[in-house]
Amino acid sequence: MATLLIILAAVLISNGAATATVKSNRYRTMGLNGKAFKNNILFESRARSTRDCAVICNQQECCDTFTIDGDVCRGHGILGMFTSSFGEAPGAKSYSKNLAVLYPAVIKPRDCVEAQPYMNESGVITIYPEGDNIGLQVYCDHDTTCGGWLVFQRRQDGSVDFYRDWNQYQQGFGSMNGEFWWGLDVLHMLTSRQEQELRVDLMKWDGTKGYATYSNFSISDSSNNYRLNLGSFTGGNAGDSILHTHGGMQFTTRDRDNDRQSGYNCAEFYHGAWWYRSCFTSKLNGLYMTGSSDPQTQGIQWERFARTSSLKFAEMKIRAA
Ligand SMILES: [Ca+2]
Repeated sequence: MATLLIILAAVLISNGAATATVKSNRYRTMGLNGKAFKNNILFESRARSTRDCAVICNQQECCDTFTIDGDVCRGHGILGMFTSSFGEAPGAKSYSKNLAVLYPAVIKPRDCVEAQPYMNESGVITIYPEGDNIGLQVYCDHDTTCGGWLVFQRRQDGSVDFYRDWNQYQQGFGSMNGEFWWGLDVLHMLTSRQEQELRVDLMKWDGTKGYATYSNFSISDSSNNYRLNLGSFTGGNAGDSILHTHGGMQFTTRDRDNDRQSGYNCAEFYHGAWWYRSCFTSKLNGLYMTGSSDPQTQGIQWERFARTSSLKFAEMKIRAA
């Protein structure tokens, strides 16, 4: 078996150029032979050998582990690895890229990436960002690009009022299974302990979906009025509507004017708390409006994606880089 794994690693490493997006090409036996995923199967196909199965897994963006059972090859992420989804499967052999995930140093997950093995699907779970006993409720999105995303804002039906004051944006509001704002204090805390990627998911009223991703997302502390820090725009068909206008800006609410627009408060004028400059090219905390409502500047906006139309759906999420 050792020889096989060495050959496997060598073959996959030599194939590295074709799989540049994959962090590691090394698969190791999980030491859990006789067990396999019952759910959360990314793909199932025939494979002539363990190596063939590894090659197939390596070509899939979100495949971290695979199971070979006879000539049946199944690929998986890490979702559900420590739940009942991972159970008895006599004859199966499992391999994984990520031993750190398989044998975690902490049992209490610090973020949604570490929470993945403990969950079977997207939903609410308690994380322990400081590694202590103080748990925080979060919504983890495991359906978007390999999962592990911590959702900190969602708009979908107008059921929650987002035109709120400074204190409420600091502390958070709404329902994590519906519409909510997680809170600036927890967002600062989580983004200051580890480098985070930002992803924004959007949908227009005609059903068109868009997204945008950014590197190095963090929120400064309250003494800096929760300044928005962003690295660069890393992709997405929605285009960038936040980096150049809102990067480096402080947070403004209807009762706390930290924007660069003299004479009035952008949050009050346009009905939504945001990292305003003078004033915006995006604004996802605006009023929930059905499409091209009038006046259009009051809505949920991302100009590169939908110009001045208000969006039907918006979600903001982070994942450790
Ligand atoms: Ca102002």
